[in-house]
Amino acid sequence: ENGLQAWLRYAPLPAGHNAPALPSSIIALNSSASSPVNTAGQELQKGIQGIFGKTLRVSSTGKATSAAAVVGTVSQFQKAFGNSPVTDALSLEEDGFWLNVQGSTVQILGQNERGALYGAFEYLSMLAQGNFSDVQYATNPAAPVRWINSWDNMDGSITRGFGGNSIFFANGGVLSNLTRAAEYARLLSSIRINAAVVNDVNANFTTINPENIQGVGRIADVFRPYGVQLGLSLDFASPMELGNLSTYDPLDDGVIAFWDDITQQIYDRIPDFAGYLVKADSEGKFFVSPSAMLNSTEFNLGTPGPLVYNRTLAQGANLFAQAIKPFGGIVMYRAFVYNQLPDEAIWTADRANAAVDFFQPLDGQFDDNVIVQIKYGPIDFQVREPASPLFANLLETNTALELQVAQEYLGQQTHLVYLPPLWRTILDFDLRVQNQSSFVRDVITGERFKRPLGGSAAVVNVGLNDTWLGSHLAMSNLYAYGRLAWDWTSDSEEILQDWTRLTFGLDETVIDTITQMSMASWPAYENYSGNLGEQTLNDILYTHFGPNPQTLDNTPWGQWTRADHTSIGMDRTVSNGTGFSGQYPPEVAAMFEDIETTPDNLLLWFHHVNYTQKLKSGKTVIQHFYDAHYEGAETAHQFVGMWESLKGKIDDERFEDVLYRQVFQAGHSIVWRDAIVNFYNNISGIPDDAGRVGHHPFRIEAESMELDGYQPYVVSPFEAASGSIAIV
Ligand code: BDP
Repeated sequence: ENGLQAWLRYAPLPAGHNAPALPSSIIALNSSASSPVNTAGQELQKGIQGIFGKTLRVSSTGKATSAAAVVGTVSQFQKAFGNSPVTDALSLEEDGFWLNVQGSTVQILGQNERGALYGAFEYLSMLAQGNFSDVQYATNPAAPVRWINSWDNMDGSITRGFGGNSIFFANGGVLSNLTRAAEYARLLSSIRINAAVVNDVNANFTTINPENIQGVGRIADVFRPYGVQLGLSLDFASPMELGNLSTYDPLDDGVIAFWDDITQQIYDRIPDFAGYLVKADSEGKFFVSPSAMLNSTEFNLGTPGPLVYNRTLAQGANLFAQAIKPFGGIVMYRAFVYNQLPDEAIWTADRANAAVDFFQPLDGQFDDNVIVQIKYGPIDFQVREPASPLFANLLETNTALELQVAQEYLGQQTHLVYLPPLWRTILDFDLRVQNQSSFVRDVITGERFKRPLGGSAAVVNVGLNDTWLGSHLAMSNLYAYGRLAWDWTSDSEEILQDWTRLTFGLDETVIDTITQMSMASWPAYENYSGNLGEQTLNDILYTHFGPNPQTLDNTPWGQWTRADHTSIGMDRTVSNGTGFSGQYPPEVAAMFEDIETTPDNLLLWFHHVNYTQKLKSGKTVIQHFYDAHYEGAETAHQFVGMWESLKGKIDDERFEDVLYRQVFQAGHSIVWRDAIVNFYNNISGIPDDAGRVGHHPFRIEAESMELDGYQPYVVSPFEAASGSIAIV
């Protein structure tokens, strides 16, 4: 068991699970190779073979007798059998399906072929979990856009990828062997993801040169049988870089013609192309000349965009929207802009304000096939952030939520962090727009503001590693993302348990233990990494991995905690601070404006307070830091013993692999704990009530050992090693 099959293992059921009445044949109502209905037939055959050892014949015609599993679209069903299915099946929405299991008679009908395939996966998921109940229901997606983003580069590397090199690209082109891409599409389709953007948001113009359009066309070909559409990220400056134009101004006729032509070329090769993803005017200084933007080697100068030509972000988005509209495609336009102010203000401007500052005035100006894709919080995938206020500021614009399955700031898959409980804090947040209930989950589906389009995208970044993400346990986050994107009200723990049964089998101890570990994991990570809303105290400059709290206040990127000798926290109030709290609708703004009504877990996000400030728990801020870091690391240590208790209940290969990671996490949680408590102890001069900081009775320092080939090394910043000394 190397993890490659993820949750689609179709493992035989353990003894004691008597096989139910199974269909004796499969009728898949389309047999053409690229058809998802054909895939559904193959998948049903494979699943039933794996789980029950029974090989069923698949045909595309036949009588819908009892004891058959019929899979197809509603209209294929009507055509084949001349009779109409029940009304529930007739009123399905796009991608929805109807599942009717009555013992050995199974009917799986999709509104479209993709829906039929989803239904087949659903039936197999029930069987694989030993659930043999008769069921009869229709289900529809919460929103039409259920995408993933891959930050894969043309050279085969993956930005913030932790599971090996790209399954799509190498050496500037598309891989000749796309087996893994097809297997990935199978996983995505089983969790009802309907499109995947395959290249990094910091796009390279070469992705859309003629040769690579043919290449990505081959990726689309292997995605198609799974109902997964392909999308591409674009480099805004391509008209200059690829088209040899002297400008990439979105209003220039030559530029418009360039994008029309590229779009035509893409649709010629990929008729079911999903759409574009655009990151423009982001992560860098704006207002520099186009050529400076292109020729600069300066770190992070930024991604080119319409602001370079004094055009608005809406004008930038609509350029692509108009090119793609005739083909029915959409544009996902990212709201990840910051550094919005000229140089002199970059040490004082609050990055959290940028998205609303830019996008709110443009509300109503985006074309109908544009969706503004918004990261869940206003900074960048931190361990705790308030919901982005942009969700409350775009009432006449389609929006989508951007999540990150890749744990960029959250341990990069070497730490177990089950993310849905974090995502829930955003989805279930009520923004109270116009003093009415306005949950983020209802904004992004389009329901709250009656928008025609909406949904979500998650940055996943799987790689060639057999485990996909680099860690077996991290796959629960991908699985859960798909489940939530279909139904944002689903329960995090139930999703996790389904995933565990499918991934590791039906043993109750295994399910309980993985549930306990996973549900405790995000709170533990928050405890040892960054508390009370002060963000993940990562090394923010380069790695985004281990602790380096000093970097937060030493960059011009606006991710500050404003820690000094007496106080900490970023004052984002209207009365005294950056005004960020005023970007929320009145009821929410009032809550965050006042320390008394700001929840403790976001206190330092919104307020600058003394270390001795009392929390609602009665503890001081500084004592909370100390206690939380020790508690968090202790929880991470318990994971090791909990996992070890599963020895023999899980195959050795995956058992050892996960154990290795849990031991690493336990060790690294101490590195985190000590770096952060030392930092705050040093800067505040306030001792820990429990006397733990700097006290390590059982520790043997590496530099005190006999060193063979190693030298002691004084590290900077001091808190990164005990006694400031590491060995190298
Ligand atoms: C940041 C990543 C950077 C991405 C950026 C983005 O560190 O590599 O390009 O997000 O979302 O978190 O565009």
